[in-house]
Amino acid sequence: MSDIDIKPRPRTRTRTRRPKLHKVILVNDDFTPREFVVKVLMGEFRIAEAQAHKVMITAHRKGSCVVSVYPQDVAETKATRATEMGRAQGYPLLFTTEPEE
Ligand code: TYC
Repeated sequence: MSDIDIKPRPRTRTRTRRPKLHKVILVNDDFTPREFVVKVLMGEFRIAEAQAHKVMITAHRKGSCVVSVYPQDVAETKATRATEMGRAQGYPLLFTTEPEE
């Protein structure tokens, strides 16, 4: 037997909780042109045109549509930037965020 006494240390499991992802939601309005919404989606959220068009049409028909999910800070920054792109052109375009269940 070796004279070094190696005791196995009881491992206390510490749970690593993944922070909740947050949804970015596109909200419909009656004024922002459809093509402009598609451009903002493509530019800020790196969505291809066909998908951007689907998201825009879904928000247009249903009132809102989830664009994508991100860590909270990223979701909030993108929602703010995208909302400001509309505001800069005088449109009431709105992106909101909410935590995923
Ligand atoms: N409803 C707008 C129109 O008819 C288009 C639009 C779609 C605006 C989705 C906002 O989130 C939106 N011009």
